[in-house]
Amino acid sequence: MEAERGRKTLYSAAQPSGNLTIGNYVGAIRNWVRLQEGNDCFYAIANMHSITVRQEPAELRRRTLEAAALYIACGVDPEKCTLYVQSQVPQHAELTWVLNSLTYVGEMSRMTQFKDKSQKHADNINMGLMDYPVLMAADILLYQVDGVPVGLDQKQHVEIARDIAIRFNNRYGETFRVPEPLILKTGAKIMSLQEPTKKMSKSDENLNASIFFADDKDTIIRKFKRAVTDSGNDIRYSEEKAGVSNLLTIYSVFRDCTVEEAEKEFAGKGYGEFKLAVGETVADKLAPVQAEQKKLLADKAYLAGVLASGAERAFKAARKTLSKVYRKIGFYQGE
Ligand code: ATP
Ligand code: LTN
Repeated sequence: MEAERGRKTLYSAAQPSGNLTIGNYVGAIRNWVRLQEGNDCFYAIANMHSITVRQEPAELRRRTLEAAALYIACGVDPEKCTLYVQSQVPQHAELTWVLNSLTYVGEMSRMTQFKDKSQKHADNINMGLMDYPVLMAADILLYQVDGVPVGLDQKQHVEIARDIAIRFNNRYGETFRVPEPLILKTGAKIMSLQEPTKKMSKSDENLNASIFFADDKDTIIRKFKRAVTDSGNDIRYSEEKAGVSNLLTIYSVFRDCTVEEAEKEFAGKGYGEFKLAVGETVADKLAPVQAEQKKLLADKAYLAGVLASGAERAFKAARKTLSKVYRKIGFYQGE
C-alpha cells in the first residue's frame, strides 16, 4: 500500500469454518494488521460463506467467536478497524441477490475454488457453493473499497468482483468503486507440509499437513519434523525445492527476517536441525497469541460488544451503497 497516497478503504474476511492455520495468518491476517494503520479497514468473519459446505450449528457459532478472538489476539484492533460478523449485516445477502442477475452461470462454473470444492463435496454441490464469489463481490462492493488484502488463492474471486462492478457501472452508471487485490510478495501461498505443491488448507483431511493456531508446541514441532522436503541437503529457496522453500518462507515470516537471511543462517546445516528451528520459532510465536485468544474468549461480553459496534458501523456504510444500488436499478424505496 502506498501510504503516502492517503487513507484507503480496505475490506477482507475469513471463514470461521475450521481452525485457522498459519497459512491464513501469513497470507492474509498479518497483512490486515499492518494495513489497519492509516487506512479505513473492514474485516469480517464470513459465516455466510461457511454454510456453503455443511456445518454443525453449535460449532459454527463457537468458531465465529473463536475467529473474532483470534483476529484480535493476532493484532487486529477493533479500535482501529471495523470488525464484524457478516450475517449481522443484512445488506450482504440483499446485494448478492441484485448482483446474481448480472453474473453468468458459465463464469461461476469456471471458478477454480468451485471446481475444487465440487470435487471434494460431490454429494453437496449446492447453489451457495456456486454463488460464493457473488456473495464475496457483494461483501467488497458494499463498502466502496480501494483494496482487498487476501492470499493468492482468492485473487480470482477479487477479479470477478471487479468484473461485476465494472459491468454494473456500465449498465446503470457509476455506482461501485472497482477494487484491487492486495497480495503480499512473500507468503501469499503457504503450502501443505505433506504435499508442498498444494496449498495449506484448514480443511485438509491430513492433520499433519497444516499448522493450526490451536496446536500446542509438541504438535507443532512434530508436524515440522515430519514435513516433506526432498532427498537433497542444501537449505536453499528454489522452485525445485518446494518443501524447503515453503519452510524458509514460514521461518522468515515468523522470525521477521528475509528469506536470504534465513538461507545464510542455515547454510551448511542439516534438514533435521532446520526443521526443529522452524518448529520452535513458530511455536514460540503462537504461544502468546493462543494465551491472548483464551483470555478474550473468557470475556464474552467484551467480544459481543466489539462485534455489535462493528456490525453497526458496517450496517451504516452498507446501507448507503445498497440504497444507491436500489435507486439505480429501479427498486421502489418509498417517497
Ligand atoms: P480452506 O482452506 O478451508 O479452503 P481458507 O483457509 O482458504 O479455507 P479462509 O479462512 O476464508 O479460507 O481464508 C482466509 C484468508 O487466508 C484468505 O485471504 C486466503 O487467501 C488466505 N489463505 C488461506 N490459506 C492460505 C495459504 N495456505 N497461504 C496463504 N494464504 C492463505
Ligand atoms: N472467500 C474468502 C473469504 C471472504 C473474503 C470476502 C475475502 C469472504 N468475503 C471478501 C476478501 C473479501 C476466503 O478467503 N475463503
